[in-house]
Amino acid sequence: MIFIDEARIFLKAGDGGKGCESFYRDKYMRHPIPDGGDGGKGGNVVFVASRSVQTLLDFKFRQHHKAKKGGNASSNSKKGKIGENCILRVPMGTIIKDAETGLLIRDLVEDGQLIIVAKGGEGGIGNGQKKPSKPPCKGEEKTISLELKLIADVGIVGFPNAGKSTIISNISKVRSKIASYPFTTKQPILGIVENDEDGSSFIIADLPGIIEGAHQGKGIGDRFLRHAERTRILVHAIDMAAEDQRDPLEDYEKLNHELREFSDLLSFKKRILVANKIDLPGAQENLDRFKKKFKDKIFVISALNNVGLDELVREIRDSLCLENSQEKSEE
Ligand SMILES: Nc1nc2c(ncn2[C@@H]2O[C@H](COP(=O)(O)OP(=O)(O)OP(=O)(O)O)[C@@H](O)[C@H]2O)c(=O)[nH]1
Ligand SMILES: [Mg+2]
Repeated sequence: MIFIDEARIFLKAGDGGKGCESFYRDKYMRHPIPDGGDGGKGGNVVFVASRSVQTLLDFKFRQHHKAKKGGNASSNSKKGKIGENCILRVPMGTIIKDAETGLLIRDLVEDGQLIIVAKGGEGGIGNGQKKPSKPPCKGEEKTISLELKLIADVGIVGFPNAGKSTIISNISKVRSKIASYPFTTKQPILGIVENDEDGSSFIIADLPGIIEGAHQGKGIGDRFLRHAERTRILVHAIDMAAEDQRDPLEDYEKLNHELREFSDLLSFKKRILVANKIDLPGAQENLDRFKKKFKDKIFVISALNNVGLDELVREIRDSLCLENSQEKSEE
């Protein structure tokens, strides 16, 4: 399934129903009594965040969404029916913006959180009221954009083929496609890493590879850097064996540059550095060179052979705990 993380849709809330002009009379009455009812209110277009929805795919195929009109009123002070709401379910983490102005309408984060985005029109007022009669109001019309940023605790970033999918597949239950060609991963994949000892867990996102120029839209990774903004920490994977004939030291600098250029949010995020493919020839020499040049702490692993992954998971857990306590103390 293709992962859709953006959609532009058109909303039309229901128009109000017409008020009624009518008079009650019987043979004894000199003056008939006005008894027209009021029109029903039009339905709203409502968005609800739901845990059971994963993508914005449905909105790619259906772009027009309408709520029902309010019913027309009738005589004998009968009100028109209230128009049915149109309820649209979106994944948790969907950002709703007005597509014309670009203004943020709401960021739906929690399961069950809801918001009325287009309001139904008020029904017309009939002549049965003391108030003057009024025509019904139109329901609001809006063009909005939806944007989904995945909510994961950890994001794995790195050049294509660095072994990101191999890492996630070996530390969580998710199976992300692994292959020796670049851009195997085309959409973010989420995996849950559980801790059997205390029942805690964290969510990790496998992201498509990032290449030089990603912040300017090169490759496919840039779209997904946005997802990385929402994670609390990043795991930066480097192919230390240089299987694709790039220099791992340069890879490290280039990726840092891409993250920095993309946003401050990304470049200041806590990062865990990982040297992968240490089992392959040449990897150790590259690692020695790397350590001489950069003083950053680096986890040495072979994702393929499951070497060093337990230590990596422990480090991720500790870092998340630390981030948690820092966030709490800032509140
Ligand atoms: N020898 C060795 N090969 C590895 C290791 N980790 C991954 N590979 C291989 O490297 C290739 C790329 O691995 P992936 O996990 O698909 O890499 P990726 O970073 O997800 O790649 P993209 O999704 O294309 O960005 C595959 O052929 C893996 O089998 C490792 O530790 N040692
Ligand atoms: Mg991959």
